[in-house]
Amino acid sequence: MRQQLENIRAEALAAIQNAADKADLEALRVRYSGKKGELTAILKSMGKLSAEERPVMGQLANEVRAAIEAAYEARSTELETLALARKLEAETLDVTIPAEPAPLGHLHPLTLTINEVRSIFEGMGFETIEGPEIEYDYYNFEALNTPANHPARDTQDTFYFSSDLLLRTQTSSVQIRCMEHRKPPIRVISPGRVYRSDAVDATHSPLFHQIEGLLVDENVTMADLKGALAVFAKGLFGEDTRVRFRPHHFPFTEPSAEMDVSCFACGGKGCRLCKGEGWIEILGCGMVHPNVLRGCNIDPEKYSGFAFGMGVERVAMLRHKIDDLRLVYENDVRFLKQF
Ligand code: 2NM
Repeated sequence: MRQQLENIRAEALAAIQNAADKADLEALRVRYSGKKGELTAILKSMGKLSAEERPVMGQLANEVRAAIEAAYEARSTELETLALARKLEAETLDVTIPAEPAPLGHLHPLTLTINEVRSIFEGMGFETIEGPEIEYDYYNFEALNTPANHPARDTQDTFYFSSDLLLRTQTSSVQIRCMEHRKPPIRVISPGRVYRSDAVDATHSPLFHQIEGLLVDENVTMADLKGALAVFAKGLFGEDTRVRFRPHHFPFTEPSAEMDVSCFACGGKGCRLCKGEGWIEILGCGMVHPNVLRGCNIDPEKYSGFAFGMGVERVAMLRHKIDDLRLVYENDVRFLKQF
């Protein structure tokens, strides 16, 4: 029996030391010290021993059991340490690896167009100003020489909050506000959102953007208007661009005109972009009406000024050959990525 116990001890200790993982270890525990284990079997047969042998073997058996338990505990701790070390090794995080760059977008084509126009006029000393999109009837129409029942109000139907509060139809209101609280010389441009009661189609939207400009000083003439707008056209469409002015009518300017630029696609020969005309309409302009100046407490006998206004979407669509206005507002990244 002594030999049997010694064999079990040697065999069990070696096996436990070699256990590869927790499952192995558990199997060994069952095999040696489990209820049906080898050691238990020997302890059960203790009764067959003589009275002298029994305490001796009993003590040895307890020693063997204790040794096996201890080896089991030791290997168990060892395996846990080993598993943790492997896990840490596998999950090592190299904090020095450069991070994945976050995908950076870019400015919207309308914003890019506004910025280009801005920078050209800022080069001529114009300052960019903004004003409210919710506007009084007074600033949107009345002060612009467009009193109630004026026919121009029909073409600029908008959204009303009340009889005198509306969504602005033009950014001219910003310039009225500017003339009210500044003294000439004034050189400003005002880009921003404007609204009209229009149904959506390829060329119309109830919300669009305008850039208007205003210059007021002594001795300002139509020649200044033409010179400044020619510089602008060359800056935006290229040095070879020519301009022409056609008589027009706006309530807030007199005289008024529309400005065309020579087609930047064909140089003026006539093509699809300019519909065979050789010219493309870009903006409306004119000399600020004396009534408008007077309404802002600027003496029209002393001062004169020119003003202009253009649609940002129209300019952006022409330059980038965009054929449907709706694309500009849908913000489909596949579209936006092209600019
Ligand atoms: C246009 C065309 C012509 C314009 C007039 C003014 C103001 F405030 F001075 F009277 N601002 N903008 C103007 C003139 C706008 O847009 C087609």
